[in-house]
Amino acid sequence: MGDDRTMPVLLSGMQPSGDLMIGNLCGALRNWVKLQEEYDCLYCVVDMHAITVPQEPKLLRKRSLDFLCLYLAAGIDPERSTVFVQSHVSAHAELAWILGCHTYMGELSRMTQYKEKAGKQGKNIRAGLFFYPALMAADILLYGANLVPVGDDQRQHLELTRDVAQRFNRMYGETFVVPEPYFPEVGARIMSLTDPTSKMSKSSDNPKSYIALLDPPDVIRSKIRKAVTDSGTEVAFDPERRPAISNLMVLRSAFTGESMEEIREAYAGKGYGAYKEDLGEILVQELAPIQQRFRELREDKATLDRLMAEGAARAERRARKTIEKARRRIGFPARPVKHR
Ligand code: AQP
Repeated sequence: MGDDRTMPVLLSGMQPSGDLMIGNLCGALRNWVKLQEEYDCLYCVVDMHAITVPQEPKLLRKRSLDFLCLYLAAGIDPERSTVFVQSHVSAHAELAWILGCHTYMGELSRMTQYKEKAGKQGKNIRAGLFFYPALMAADILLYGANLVPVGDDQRQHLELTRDVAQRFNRMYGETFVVPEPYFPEVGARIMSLTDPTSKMSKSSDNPKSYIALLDPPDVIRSKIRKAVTDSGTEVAFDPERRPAISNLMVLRSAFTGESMEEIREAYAGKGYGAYKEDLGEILVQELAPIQQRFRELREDKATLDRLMAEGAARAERRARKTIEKARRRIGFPARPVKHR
């Protein structure tokens, strides 16, 4: 289990940079659960990536644990997959440095995500933000991941990971598995509740724009009730002309499996108010079991600590092989025995 190398290795992670929300559930987590059937999966909470932008330490710690518990509550099986917190495995930082020394400034400067996020940081841009792709490359290459699920925003980083891995292999001999992008089954893309033309995002400053997986029932109902709507009253799917109600239809369909036509027929003549009431209730019901499992685990410190330690140990064991090989290849002296 977990170390079984007969299945292709797949790695993914999310930054604890906000509240895990329904977009992350529909677009990523649910798919992660299914992928466990076919792949040797590693799922991490990438707290080291989160500090490329300012974070409040207490909140970062809390969110990192919340994320881990939510992965498990949503159905990630810690027996089958390797679930861990990135900063618990120090080989990530070590390999990131080695890879960073084989990555060119020109390559990093071309990263669109860097340009976008640096733009938002203003004057004091953190060097880590620039260096981020080297850390992401380390995350992937440490575990010999064959596949990495990528959305549009990560495609460029994965391409860079491949370039650096190939460069390293050419310079020093075969060391890293060169990963391939894995294009996940397209889950629903959920838009913001306050601006349906932009993606729902966990790090938004406005919590009303998203439904967090841990929002209490009343908050969920209220956020849906207050979600912006288009002019008109008809519940009909038309993302161009009615992006708001269309988004709320996508959201319902993501949980009920109904088609847009079925939803339209069910709400003919009923208006937005009734639609929103029902949608709020569906989300409350659907999130309840996840919230329940989350609470059980989050409050059971002994179990959480054990799962976290087991995940870190398993990841560490796997990472160790690669980091030692990379160190040897570039000419670092072997570690004195007690530091191995
Ligand atoms: N709105 C969404 N609809 C469907 N899927 C989504 N995902 C994110 N938003 C939606 C999927 O969740 C995984 C994590 O993506 P992310 O880290 O880019 O999450 P985010 O919420 O979009 O994060 P932010 O707000 O952009 O903040 P940072 O940069 O801090 O992480 C991906 O699989 C994504 O497709």
